[in-house]
Amino acid sequence: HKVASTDRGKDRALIVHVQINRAKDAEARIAELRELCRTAGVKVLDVLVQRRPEADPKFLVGRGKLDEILVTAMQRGADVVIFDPDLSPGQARAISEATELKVIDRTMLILDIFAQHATSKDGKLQVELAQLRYALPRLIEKNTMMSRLTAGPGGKAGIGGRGPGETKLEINRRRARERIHLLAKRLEDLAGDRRLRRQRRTERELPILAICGYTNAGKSTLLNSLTEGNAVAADKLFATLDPISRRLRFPEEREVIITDTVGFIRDLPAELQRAFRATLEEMADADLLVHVVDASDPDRDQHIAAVTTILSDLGLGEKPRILVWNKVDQLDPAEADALTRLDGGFLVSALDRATFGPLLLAIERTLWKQGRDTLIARAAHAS
Ligand SMILES: Nc1nc2c(ncn2[C@@H]2O[C@H](COP(=O)(O)OP(=O)(O)OP(=O)(O)O)[C@@H](O)[C@H]2O)c(=O)[nH]1
Ligand SMILES: [Mg+2]
Repeated sequence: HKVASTDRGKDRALIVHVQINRAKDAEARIAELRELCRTAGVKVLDVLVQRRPEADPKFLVGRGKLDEILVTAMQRGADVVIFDPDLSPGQARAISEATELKVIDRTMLILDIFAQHATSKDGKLQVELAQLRYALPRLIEKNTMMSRLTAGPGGKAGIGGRGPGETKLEINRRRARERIHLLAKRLEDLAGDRRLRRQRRTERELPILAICGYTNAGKSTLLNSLTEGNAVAADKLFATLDPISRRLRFPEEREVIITDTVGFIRDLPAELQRAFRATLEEMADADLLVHVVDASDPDRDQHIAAVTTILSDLGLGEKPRILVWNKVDQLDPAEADALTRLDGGFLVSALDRATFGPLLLAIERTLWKQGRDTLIARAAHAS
């Protein structure tokens, strides 16, 4: 009885992963998608893997395969089918027209998690805007009031239809366009406020350090332990959406501002990157980036590659950066040793302050070498 009642109201999903041209990261992507579903509160009934030399332009998979998938979904009692990789707007519309089931993709799933986790006013507006922008071209015509793309059975907002907070995502086309306009304007105003705040902070001339890394790497935990603050840390993907800043004091009255940022994930689409705007501004302002890696994750190399790619896409590739191998408590000492020997960086357990010594020293050295240059540059700029 208990199981049935906790599962009721929970979305039941069939995952469809399309492996293009024998891509080697299929297993890791599927594991990650399962993890995203768990975080979003979606029950995964089954995972179907399709191998294709290239994506079908119309349906992502072939027409015959699509029918098979939809029949399987009905038989298994799924109420949503989640596609990975993402569907183009045309594919999303074509598939939605072929079925009564709700059809979403990986990006919509991630946006749904963002919607559940956003807490600041700014973060909520950003997420709602990203959701609307993503959903709008994917809405199908035949259901003008409330598209099945986002509304669940009976019009209830399930996965893909949740707005930030408890609100349901509005997806009437005309209203969506108006709302997008309004949100964009409000966000502009808030960005202005943030600019002022950051400017005041810059005037104080404290160096800024931003913690970045793959989602769930332990960034918030590290920030907490470093500063004994209380950033939300949880075994969830994208637990942190809003930038949080704290002070960290070193000896000799040296002080830095240290900020936590939203986690990265591979294949982050432009729509999602925009939702990170506040976080990205923090990183652009930083004097030093601390890249935190979950060293105990078997997929860590791909996580590092994804973070490196995103950072250079954002024009942050040249910023001074320190690599931190986190969760060493979960690692075999020999393996931990090999990691730093090959790639450098610092081994820590964010749960254990006793492991922070060498990292703190490196931060202090980099910042106060770097910090002085920056101060000189700022002074020169001001005069
Ligand atoms: N064993 C172990 N667990 C850790 C360590 N650091 C963090 N964790 C756990 O890893 C999980 C994720 O930690 P967070 O600090 O929320 O990770 P994050 O990088 O901020 O994640 P997002 O904000 O979701 O991107 C939590 O369950 C932490 O308790 C560590 O050094 N060792
Ligand atoms: Mg976090």
